[in-house]
Amino acid sequence: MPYPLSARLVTIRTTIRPELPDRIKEGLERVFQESSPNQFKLCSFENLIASLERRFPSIFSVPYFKEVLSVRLQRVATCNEGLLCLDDFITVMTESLTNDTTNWGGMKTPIAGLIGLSNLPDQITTKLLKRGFDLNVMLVGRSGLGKSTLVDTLFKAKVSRRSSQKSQDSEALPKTTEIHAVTHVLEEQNVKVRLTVTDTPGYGDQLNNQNCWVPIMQHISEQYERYLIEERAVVRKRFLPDSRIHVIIYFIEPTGHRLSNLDVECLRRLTRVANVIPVIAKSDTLTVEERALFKHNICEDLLRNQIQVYGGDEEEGGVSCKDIVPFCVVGSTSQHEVGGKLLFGRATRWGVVECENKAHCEFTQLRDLLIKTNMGDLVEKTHCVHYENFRHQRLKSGEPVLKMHHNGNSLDHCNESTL
Ligand SMILES: Nc1nc2c(ncn2[C@@H]2O[C@H](COP(=O)(O)OP(=O)(O)OP(=O)(O)O)[C@@H](O)[C@H]2O)c(=O)[nH]1
Ligand SMILES: [Mg+2]
Repeated sequence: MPYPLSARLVTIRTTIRPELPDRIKEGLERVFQESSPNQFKLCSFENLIASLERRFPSIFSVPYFKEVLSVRLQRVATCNEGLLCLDDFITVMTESLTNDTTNWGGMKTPIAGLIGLSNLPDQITTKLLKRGFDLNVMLVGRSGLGKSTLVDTLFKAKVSRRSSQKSQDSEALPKTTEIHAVTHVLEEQNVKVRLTVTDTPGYGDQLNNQNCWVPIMQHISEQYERYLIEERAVVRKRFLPDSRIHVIIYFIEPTGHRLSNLDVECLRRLTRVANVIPVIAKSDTLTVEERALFKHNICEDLLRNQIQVYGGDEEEGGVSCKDIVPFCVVGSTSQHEVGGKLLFGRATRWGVVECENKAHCEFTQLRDLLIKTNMGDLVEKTHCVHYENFRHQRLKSGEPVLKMHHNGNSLDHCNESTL
């Protein structure tokens, strides 16, 4: 059957109009089938409006949407004695749903000229630049895996707990013995970041490692609790102080085997309360093949144990890191001359392992994720997912959530022989 208008609309749809998600298209196809007496072929616009209203009542809650849609469908239908084919229907719906409505559900009102809306992002940027950004990082993992070293390398500053102490002259980092948060203000080209590094003592040193994650979980919950108290205060500060942990960098020992029971138990708990990015520590000790196999085994273990580490999200404005975790990292606070340049790296007798060289390790990708691409997403996920869960449980139960974390986990099978 000749459909000149339909052909034109279809061309528009496939060339410039955005596509509707498949799930919505399928729904619309079902609506068409329902309203078409001869199934799949032709259908009157009145029937279509009636079925749409039945199936998708929410879209008709938008003011005037029904009138606009009826006029459009009718206009296309007049070319064929008041009937529409499926293609025309989908085209009109695509135009109407993607063009005239916003993701807030409201109709877009055309404006005759510029009124300055496009400057809004500049206003926000100026405000944010004045206020600065907050990033709270926590380091967790067995003792001696290079946690304090890596965080100093990441931010090219002495940000780990002990190295920030002025009396500390020596380059070597002492063992971290207690959970301690240090805040630094880092500035690069007028952009300020209030970075809080929470270094934790390496666990797994003791003969009995049972419950070694408890102080860490407790610290995370305490920060949520603090925020909740501030949020619910009668007199609130203009900007609520945010000490909630936005990201945990979890260090895995470079054994080349699989995740240890202790890692599984820790990761299982930590991923429920915060964004966790696992890294393979001291990757310079593994060959290229060992790294690939170890990564593969770790991903399998995470999947088998249903542990969901932070994966990034393109739709949320970040980048996805699902294909790269766990990051193979190398940390060093000392610089060495390579090709006339001073670079962070670890000097060996056979050469320098460069931290920031993508051919040597994935340190740069980790730093880009944390700072360049996903800092906003990490902060937002902490607020909208992890803190929201905490808040919900806390307000629902009325009892301190700290208690719930401890009681909720059965640790009976974890003793010194299994961990
Ligand atoms: N080979 C290698 N050694 C590293 C790396 N990062 C750190 N080290 C060394 O590992 C040792 C321990 O480093 P730290 O940063 O103190 O380790 P930590 O995890 O903070 O240790 P605790 O505070 O005891 O939990 C130091 O001698 C570092 O020089 C790395 O990427 N590769
Ligand atoms: Mg340390």
